[in-house]
Amino acid sequence: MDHYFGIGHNWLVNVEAEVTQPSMNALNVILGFGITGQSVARFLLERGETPVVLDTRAEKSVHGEFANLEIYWGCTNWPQQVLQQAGTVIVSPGLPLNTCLLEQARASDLSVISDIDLFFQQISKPVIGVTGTNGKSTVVSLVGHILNSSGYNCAIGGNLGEAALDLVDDDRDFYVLELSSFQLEHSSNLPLARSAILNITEDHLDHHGSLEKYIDAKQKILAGAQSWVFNREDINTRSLKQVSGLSYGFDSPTNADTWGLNDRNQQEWIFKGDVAICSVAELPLQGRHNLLNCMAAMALAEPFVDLAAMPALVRNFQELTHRFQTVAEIAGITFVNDSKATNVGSTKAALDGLEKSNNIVLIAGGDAKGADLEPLADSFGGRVKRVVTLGKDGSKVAAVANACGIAHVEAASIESAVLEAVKGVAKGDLVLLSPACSSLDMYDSFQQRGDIFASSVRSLTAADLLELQT
Ligand code: UMA
Ligand code: ADP
Repeated sequence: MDHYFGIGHNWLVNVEAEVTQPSMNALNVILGFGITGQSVARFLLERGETPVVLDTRAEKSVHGEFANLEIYWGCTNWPQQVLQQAGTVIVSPGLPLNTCLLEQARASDLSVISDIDLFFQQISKPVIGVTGTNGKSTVVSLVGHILNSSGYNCAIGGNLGEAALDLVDDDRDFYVLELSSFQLEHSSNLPLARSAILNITEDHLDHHGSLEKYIDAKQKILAGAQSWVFNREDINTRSLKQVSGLSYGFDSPTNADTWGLNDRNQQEWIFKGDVAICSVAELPLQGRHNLLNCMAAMALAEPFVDLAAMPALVRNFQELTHRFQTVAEIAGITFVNDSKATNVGSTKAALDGLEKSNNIVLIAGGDAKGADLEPLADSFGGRVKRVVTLGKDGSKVAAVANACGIAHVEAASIESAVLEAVKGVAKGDLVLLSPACSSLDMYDSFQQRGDIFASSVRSLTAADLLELQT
């Protein structure tokens, strides 16, 4: 069994010593001035410390609160005067480990920490950490929802929403952090009360260089944690050193520490051990992968919430936008926005959860981030009837469609992809935006891509669809 030391207990004592505190004498230097770097600067300024910022990219305008900061834009080598005074370096997640600035910092024996390390130095309340290739935002939001609905003051953030340091507040009972592989690779062993790796499939190979390094980064979430929740479907979600923990999966639970599915009164139910928790039909999220997410969230929240209260709390969770979200049903055709599907695993999960009815028109493509898109083929078969391709790696999606003998057409934008998708659709068809790629080659974010999809769909009328079918 895992152990929980209770709210308010200062369970950080043993691990705190591992991370160097930002120095009060030497200069604190922030690498990268995006969301993270700015949250660190805000945090230090509020405490009377004035950091210096180095950013390798071109100058950007900054908010007035940072007007007096010394910021070196386009900086690929440390300015000598900064290096001489530097003490602690706080690095943003997006900087690769082999960035020259980081190599120089290490060669000069500077202490390099992440914003997450700094966050842990400030708080004494339990932190639940979630990583994984897919499902992090859904699970973090659901755990936060369960805890807040149970009367706790729980903040959620990290790689989702607000940066970790912006969440720090003495009134909190809990924090739930989404932790990316980028954040974890720059962090020390984190003293999490509970942690989970939801799944690992190929992603971010352009940043990490190999799947092994990506897995290593994800598994760092287990190193300092007091307890773990892992996915029985995916061996990489647990470490070989891990001897205990709760698990979840699609199969039946085998003991009291396992969550899984079982039949009850001819219906599929989620069980913990032999305790029936809730019927699958009552859950608020679409898609089989969301059954895993619901089990993971309940297992993470379980030590802090009455198990009997859990189903009612989960039932009133609102789905997140851009994650397999039905945005319209027009003339019998369903339109689903899954713009957050930025890798192969998430698009496969979307397709695998749908019937083999040959009724899906898939819009996919963008920046594949170095990933092999061929594994999509298994999920296309019997489900996808046409593909509309987009963006930098649209040709890779087209190659998969070709290999499966599925018709495909290229579109230059989401607006034209929607118009292409509805050509020849029939009642009962599903138009699915699930790109398997990041949006950044064409759009500012997956949100912008999804919003344009939803507004293009909503501007279609039944008459438009009928006209286009003929
Ligand atoms: N920069 C450099 N050199 C580099 C790379 C970046 O100087 O080689 C600078 C950029 O010029 C920019 C800043 O660093 O000024 C950007 O920093 P960053 O890339 O670390 O990103 P942040 O703006 O700090 O946002 C990060 C996360 N982004 C990444 O990890 C890429 C945000 O997650 C997160 O919300 C935020 O910290 C707060 O925790 C976004 C994301 O896309 C949602 N994450 C990836 C994902 O989910 O797939 C990992
Ligand atoms: P993340 O924060 O890890 O990107 P999200 O909850 O935002 O996760 O979901 C991202 C994408 O992954 C969406 O397309 C969603 O439908 C899909 N997804 C969510 N959970 C899972 C899962 N457990 N396995 C595979 N895909 C998933």
